[in-house]
Amino acid sequence: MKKILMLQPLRVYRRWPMPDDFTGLLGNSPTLAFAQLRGTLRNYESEFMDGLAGNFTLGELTRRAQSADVVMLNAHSSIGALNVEFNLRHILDTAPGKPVILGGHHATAYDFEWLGRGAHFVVRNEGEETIDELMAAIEKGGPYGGIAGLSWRDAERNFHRNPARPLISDLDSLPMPDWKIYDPSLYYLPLAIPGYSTTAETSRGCMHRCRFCAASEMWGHTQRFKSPERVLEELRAVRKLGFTKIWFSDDNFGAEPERYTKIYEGMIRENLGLRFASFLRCDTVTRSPETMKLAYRAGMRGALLGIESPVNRILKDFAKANDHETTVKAVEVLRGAGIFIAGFMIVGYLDETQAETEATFRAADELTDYPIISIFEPRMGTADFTRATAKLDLPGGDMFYHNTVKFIPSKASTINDYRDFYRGYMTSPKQLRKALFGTPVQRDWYRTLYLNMAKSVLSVTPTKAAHPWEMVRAIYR
Ligand code: B12
Ligand code: SF4
Repeated sequence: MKKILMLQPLRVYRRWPMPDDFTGLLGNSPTLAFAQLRGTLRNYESEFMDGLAGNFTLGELTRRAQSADVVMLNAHSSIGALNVEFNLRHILDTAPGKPVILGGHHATAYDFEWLGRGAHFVVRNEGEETIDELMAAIEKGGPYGGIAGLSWRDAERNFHRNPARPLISDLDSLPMPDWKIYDPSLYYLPLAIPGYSTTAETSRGCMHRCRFCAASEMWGHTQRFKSPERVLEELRAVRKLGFTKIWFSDDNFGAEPERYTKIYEGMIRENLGLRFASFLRCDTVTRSPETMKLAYRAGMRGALLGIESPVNRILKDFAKANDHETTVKAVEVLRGAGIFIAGFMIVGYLDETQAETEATFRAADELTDYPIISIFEPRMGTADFTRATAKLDLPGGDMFYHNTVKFIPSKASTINDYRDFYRGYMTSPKQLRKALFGTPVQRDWYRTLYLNMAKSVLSVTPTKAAHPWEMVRAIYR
C-alpha cells in the first residue's frame, strides 16, 4: 500500500515583527482539503503535517518525506508561495524520486510555474476525482494524458495541461472528510468555549463576480451546496471527535436562507453544542434577519463579513452588488443577534482616492468588532489582475509571490496609513476594554490576538531585527 505525506508547508521564511499571513494571529483552523482528500484516498496510508500550525523542523520533514511514497502539498496563496517553494525544493533534494503533487488555489493559477519549480503533478481546481485517478496511474507508472484537471511534466520535462475536469455536480456524493488526520491540539478559534477547533464546509464556490476575488474564479463563479442532511451528518461526526468550534470554509455561507434554516434547526434540535464562524455577504444578512437570530441559537458567534468599503463608488467598482446602506443594516442585524463582526475591508484599490482610503479607516471601528483590513492585491486570474496589468500597476511580476508589504505602485503610500491605523487601533483603550470587559467572544478574540502579537514580537532574533518587515529564514535545524 502506498504511503502518502500530506503537507501544509512549513514556515521556513517568516516576517517580523508581524507575520505576513496576519490572520494566523487571530486563531487558526486547518485546511479542509486534506481531510477531504484523505476521505477519498481511504485505501492508502496517509499522515498530515501542518507547517502553519505546528512547530516542525526541516529534519522532521526530511524524515517523513523519506518514509513516504508520495508527497502532497497545498499551495493556496501568493503570500505562502515562498515557503511552499522552499518545502518543495527541500523534499526534492532530501527525498529524491518521490512523486510530488501540488493542489489548491495558488497551484491551480500557476500550474506550469510549479512544474517549472520541480513539482511532478499539479491537480487543478477540485481535487477529489483527479487525485483518485492520479494515484491509480502513479501505481501503474502512467499514463497521465487522460486525467482531466491534471497538469504534469514528462521525463523530457515537457509540460502538459490536460483539459479541465467538470465540477462534481452533487457534493453529497463526496466521501465523508476524515478529520482524524488533524492533531486537534494545534488549532484554536476564539469563539469563547472550550474544546477543539476544525474546518467544515456546507457549499463550494460563489456565484458572484467581485473583481478582486480569486475564490469565486477558482470555482467558475458557481456555488454548489451540500444538502442540510449531509451537513448535519458531518457536524455530528465532527462533534463525536470532540470538536466544538467550526470555521466554515464556504466562500458565500448562508446564500440560500431556506437551506440554512434547516441546518440551524437541526443543530438546535440535536443540541450539537457547536460554536461557529463563517464568511457572510452583507446582503445575505439583510435578506433574512430572522435567519441570523436562528443562526445565533445554532451557534454562530462570528461573522467574517464582506464589507470591503463604505464608499459606494468603490463598491460599484468592485462589482460587489451591495451598497453601504446594506452594510449598515447588516451590521445592525448581526449586532442585534449578538454575533461578533470581523469585517473584511480593502484599501488601496485601483483608482481609490486618498479621501476614500481614509473613509475606510474611519468607518472600520464603527462597522466591526474587529476590522480585517487588507491592502489591495491583484490576484492572478481575477478581473483586477488584468486591469492592474494593463495599467502596469502591479506590485511585482506575475504576483506568484506576494509579501503584503509591497503594494500596487500607485498606492505605495497606503502602507504608512495602514500601519498608523493599526498602531492606533490596537493601543486604543476601546480595544483594551473589549479584551478585559467585552462580550465573551470579544474577550477571547482580543486576548488571543494580543497574546499572539506579543509572542510574535518577542520571537525576535538578531537576523529578524536586522531586517524588519522582510521575510527572513527562521529554521536552521
Ligand atoms: C482554512 C483557511 C486558511 C487557514 C488554513 C490554511 C491552510 N491551507 O492550511 C489559515 C487561517 C492558516 C489561512 C491563511 C491564509 N489564507 Co486562507 N483560507 C482558508 C479557507 C477559509 C478554507 C480552506 C478550505 O478548507 N477549503 C475547503 C477545501 C475543501 O477546498 P480547497 O482548500 O480549495 O481544496 C480543494 C482543492 O483546492 C484541492 N486541493 C487543495 N489542496 C490540495 C492539495 C493537493 C495535493 C491536491 C491533490 C488537491 C488539493 O482539493 C480540495 C478538494 O477539492 C479558504 C477559503 C476557501 N473557501 O477555500 C481561505 C483561502 C484559501 N485563504 C486565502 C488567503 C488569501 C489566506 C492568507 C493569505 C490570508 C492572510 N492574508 O493572512 C493566509 C495565507 C497562509 C499561507 N501561508 O499560505 C484565500 C486564497 C486566495 C487565492 N490564493 O487566490 C482563500 C481562498 C480565501 C479567500 N476567499 O480569499 N487560510
Ligand atoms: S461575494 Fe465574496 S466570495 Fe463571492 S465573489 Fe464576492 S468576494 Fe468573492
